[in-house]
Amino acid sequence: MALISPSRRLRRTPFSDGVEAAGCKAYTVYNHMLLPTVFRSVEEDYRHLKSAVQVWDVACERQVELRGPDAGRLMQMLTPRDLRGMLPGQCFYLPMVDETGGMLNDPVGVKLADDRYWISIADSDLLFWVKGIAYGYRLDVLIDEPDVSPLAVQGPLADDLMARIFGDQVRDIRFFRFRMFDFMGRSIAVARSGYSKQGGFEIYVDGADIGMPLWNALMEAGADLDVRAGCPNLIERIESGLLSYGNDMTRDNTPHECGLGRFCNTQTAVGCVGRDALLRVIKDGPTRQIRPIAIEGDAVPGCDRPWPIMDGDYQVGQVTSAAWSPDYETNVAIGMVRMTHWEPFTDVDVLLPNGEVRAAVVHGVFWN
Ligand code: THG
Repeated sequence: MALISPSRRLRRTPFSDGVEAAGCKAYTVYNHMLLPTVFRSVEEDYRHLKSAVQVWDVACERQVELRGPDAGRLMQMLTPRDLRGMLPGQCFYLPMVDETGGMLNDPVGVKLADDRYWISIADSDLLFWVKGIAYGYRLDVLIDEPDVSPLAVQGPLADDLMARIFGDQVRDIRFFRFRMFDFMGRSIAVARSGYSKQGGFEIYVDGADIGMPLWNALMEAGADLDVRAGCPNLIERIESGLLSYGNDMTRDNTPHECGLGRFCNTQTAVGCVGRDALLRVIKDGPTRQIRPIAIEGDAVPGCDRPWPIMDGDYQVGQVTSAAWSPDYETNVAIGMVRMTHWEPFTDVDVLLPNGEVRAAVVHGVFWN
């Protein structure tokens, strides 16, 4: 593929200088911003992520900030997850849906105070929807995108590296909780979360000016831990069953089709604009759902369009993410599968660009 032309529309991040110096080999575009995808190779990055610690420029996980007396009411309008029990200091993974129950985004919600939230968005322009709802309902809330850029520290040695910068108290942060820590006189939120299952943190860097100082501090403090620049890793995230909005799901899918029913409390999420539509969906249940799939044969190419899942001449689903897994010694994949074929161990074929290969819906093989 040709190179990508830099421009103002394709935003750099506060960490881009560090990412370039570290030898980033490829980017994708996410929320109109650069997101690194490869440093050494996807496989070498994967091995290192699972054995050491990496610093990830995930500034493209932009924050939609809600501030004001109606912030809580607006948050509940956006999601079928019941937010009444959410306390300041908590992060919630939140399916967000439109009035038909279609997925608009799957962000992490961060509750800073009763009247202040961040929605840490996946790749869709959620800000416009949130502003439209607030305007349409005349809500007393300010909505904007603050100068906040997440920096993730992921891998088995993440606790040790973070303790060297923020002190041993970071070790006590519980999963999907955050606490405020001081860096260069600035108070910043540090959460135990991140887009991998290797453990780690996300630092919500408040102010682009402290981006490179923090990046450099982490790299210097972790030299003996073999800390490296890294990025969300395709192989690891498929093995871990972490979904990618725009790839594995779109506005065409309900949270239940995405397997996100466990993050919905539609009965009690009063105020959610998609509530009536989802209550109807729940009655019968979904007729297709996201499943882990193992694809036989050699390493598959990149999945840049859905690959049909076939039973003979009939299409019964599609693969939307796939990669060769060195640890499982097979191709691991995520796909949307019709209910007639979604039981574990169902044999199917997948139509790759270079021909048809055997595959199976799996369970307990690579998603825990
Ligand atoms: N962190 C932050 N913002 C983000 C992401 C992130 N925005 C974009 C994207 N990632 C949003 N998507 C996800 C998908 C999965 C998870 C988080 C964000 C995730 N899921 C765990 C799981 O499914 O097992 C845990 C969910 C839970 O138990 O609550 O972590 O990564 N800031």
